[in-house]
Amino acid sequence: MSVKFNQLSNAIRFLSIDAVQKANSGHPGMPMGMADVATTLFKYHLRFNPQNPNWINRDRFILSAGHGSMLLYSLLYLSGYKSISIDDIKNFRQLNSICAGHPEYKKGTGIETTTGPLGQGLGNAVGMAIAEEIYRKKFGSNVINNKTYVIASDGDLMEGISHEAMSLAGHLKLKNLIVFFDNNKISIDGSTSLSVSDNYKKRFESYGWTFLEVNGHNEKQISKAISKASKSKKPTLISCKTVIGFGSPNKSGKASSHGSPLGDEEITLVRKKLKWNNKSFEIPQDILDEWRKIGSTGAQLEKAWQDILNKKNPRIKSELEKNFINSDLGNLEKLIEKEKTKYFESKPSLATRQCSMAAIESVSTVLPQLIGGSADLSGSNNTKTNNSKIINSKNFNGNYIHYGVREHGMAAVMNGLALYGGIIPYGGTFLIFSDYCKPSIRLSALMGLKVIYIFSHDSIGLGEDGPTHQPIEQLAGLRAIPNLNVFRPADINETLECWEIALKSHNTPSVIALSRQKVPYINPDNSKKNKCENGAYTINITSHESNVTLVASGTEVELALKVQEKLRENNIHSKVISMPCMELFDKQSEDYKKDLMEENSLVVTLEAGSVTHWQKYTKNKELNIGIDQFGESAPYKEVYDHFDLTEEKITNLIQKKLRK
Ligand SMILES: Cc1ncc(C[n+]2csc(CCOP(=O)(O)OP(=O)(O)O)c2C)c(N)n1
Repeated sequence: MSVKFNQLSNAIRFLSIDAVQKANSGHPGMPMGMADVATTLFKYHLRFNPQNPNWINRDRFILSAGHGSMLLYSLLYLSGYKSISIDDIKNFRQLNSICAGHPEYKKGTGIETTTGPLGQGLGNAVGMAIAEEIYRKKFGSNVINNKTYVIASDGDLMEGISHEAMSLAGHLKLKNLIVFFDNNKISIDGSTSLSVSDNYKKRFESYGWTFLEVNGHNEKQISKAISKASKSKKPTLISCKTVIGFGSPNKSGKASSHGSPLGDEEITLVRKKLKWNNKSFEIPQDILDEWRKIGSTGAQLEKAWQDILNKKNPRIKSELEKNFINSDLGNLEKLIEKEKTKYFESKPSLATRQCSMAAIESVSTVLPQLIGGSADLSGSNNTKTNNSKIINSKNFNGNYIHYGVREHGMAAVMNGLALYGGIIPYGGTFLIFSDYCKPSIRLSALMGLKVIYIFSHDSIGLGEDGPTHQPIEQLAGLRAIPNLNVFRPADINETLECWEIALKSHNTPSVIALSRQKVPYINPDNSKKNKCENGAYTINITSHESNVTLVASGTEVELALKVQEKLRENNIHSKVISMPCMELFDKQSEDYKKDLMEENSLVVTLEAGSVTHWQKYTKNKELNIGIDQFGESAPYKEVYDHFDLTEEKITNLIQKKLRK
C-alpha cells in the first residue's frame, strides 16, 4: 500500500511531540500545525540534496519561527541528512546535541541559520535572496537559480525587523523569496486578537509582494500556491491558515500547545485521533522509505546542475570554488602593504571614517565578493567609494546596497548574505545606532560569520548633534559580546590593518568604530607586520624607565601622545600604547601583555566612552579616564573640555596621582 500524504506529515508531528515530551520542554504546537505545509514543500518543490548540504545552488529553507525547531530536525532526519540521527532527536535540548532548543547554524548540516529571536530568520532570508540574485546575475540563471523559502510565525511578523526586511525585499523585487506565514492566530499570551489587527494582505501588497492565502492543511492548495509563487515576479507571502497543535483533541487551536509538552495522556489521544499506532520515536519503515525517497531525488538534481556547470566556461567553476569553498582573498596582503607604504610617505591627517573609505576603495579592487552598504548614511559612514556600483531591482550586477533607514534589517540581511556563501558583507551606520543592530550583531557572533560593521561617529567627537547621537556605552556593550572583534583604529595605518584583520577573520565578525573628526598620522615606522594583530602595541616611549603607561584607542591616541609630551616637559617619562582591539590583546601571551604594561608603571587608560572593560588593565581604577554619563551638544572641542579630556587636565590628574 502506498504511503499517504498525512502519514508523511504525521511522522513530523510525532517525532516533534515525542522529542518535546522526552526533553520535558519545547514547542510542539508549531511543528504539528505546519507539518502539512513543510511536507508539501519538501515533497514537491524544494531542491535540496541531503547527501551534500553545501550544494551551492540548493534552495534555502529557513525556519524563522525557531521555537518550532523540532519541525526542522524532523525534516532533516526524515529526508536523510547525515547530520541528524534518531538518537540526536531523542537528545533534543540536551548538552552537545545538534538538536538544540532553537536551531543553531552549523555549515553542512542543513541548519542554514540560527533562529529563535523572532524576525531574524526573515531578515537572513532576504540577505540570502539578494545573494542569489547577485550570483545569478554574475554566473547566469542556469548556474544559480535557487529559491529561498521561509516559515514565519505571527511573532515573526509582529516584530519590527520584519517590516524592515520585507519592505526591502519588496523594493528589490526578490522574486525567489517565498515566505509561508503560519497564520494560526495564536501566540503565547493567547489569541493574536489581543495584540494585532493588521490586514496582512494590504500590508504585503503595499510592500510590493504577491499575497496568497491557503488552507495550511490542504496539500493541493499549498502546492498550487507554491507553483504560483515560483512564477511571480515579486516576493510572495503565502498565508497558511493552520491549527496550532493540529491533531491534539484538547490542545489544538490553543496557546497551551505552543510551548509545553502535551503530556502522556494527551499524546495517547493524539495517537488515537491521527491513527498513529507506533511507539515513541518509531517511524514505520515504509514511511521512512518514502521520506528518504523524497531526499534522494536531490542527488540527481545536483548531478544535472554539475553537468551544466561543467559545460560552462571553466572560469565560472573556479570562481565559484574560489569564493564559496576557499574564501580566497586574492593578493590582499600585498595590497595592504603597498597602501601602508604609500601613506607612510604622505602621512595624511584624515578622519578614520575617511581612512576606512580609502581602505574599502582599495580592497574592493581585489575583492568582488565584498558587498557594502549603509542604512542611509553612505556619505557619513564613508562606505560608498568610487568603486561602488549600486544594486537595484533591475540590476544586481553591483556591490553596494542602499539599505534605507533600516539598521536592524540591514544587520540581519548582512548575516544572510554571509550565510549564503561567497560574499563578505559590510554595512554602516552611526555607532550610536549599533544598538538598533544589536540582536543581529549578536547572531553574527554566535554563528561565527564574517560580517563587517562600519560604525562611524564613534564618540562625543561628533560634537553638535549632542547626547542622542554621542555614543557612550556602545563600545562597552559591543565588547561584552563574545566572539566579536571591536576595532577602534587611530589613523590610516591602523585602519588599513584593522580592515585586513576583519577580512581575514573567517569565524569572527568585526565592528570597526570610526571617527567623524580628523586624526593625525601616528604610525611610527613603516612595518610590513600588521601591528594591530596583537590588539595593542607601543607607539612612543620617552624613556625605557617610564613611570606612566598611557593606553588609548582611536582618536584618544592623539590625546595620549599630547599628554606624554606634557609629562615629559615635567620630567615624567611615559609610554603610549595604542589599543585598537581589546579582544585581540586579551588573547596575547602573558609575556606580551606584561611587556607592554609593565607592573611598576602607573597604567592610565583613555577612551572617550564608558570605562567598563578598561578597568581590567588598571590596578587602581581611579585612572580609567573616560565618560560615564550622557554627552553634551556643543562644538566637539568644547565637549572634550567639558568632560576633562584635555592634555592639561589629564596631565594634572596623572601628576596628582604620582604624588600620592
Ligand atoms: C524577539 C523574540 N521575542 C520573544 C520571543 C519569545 N517567543 C517565542 S515564540 C513567541 C510567540 C509565539 O507566537 P507565534 O509566533 O504565533 O508562534 P506559535 O505560537 O504560532 O508557534 C514568543 C513571544 C522570541 N523567541 N523572540
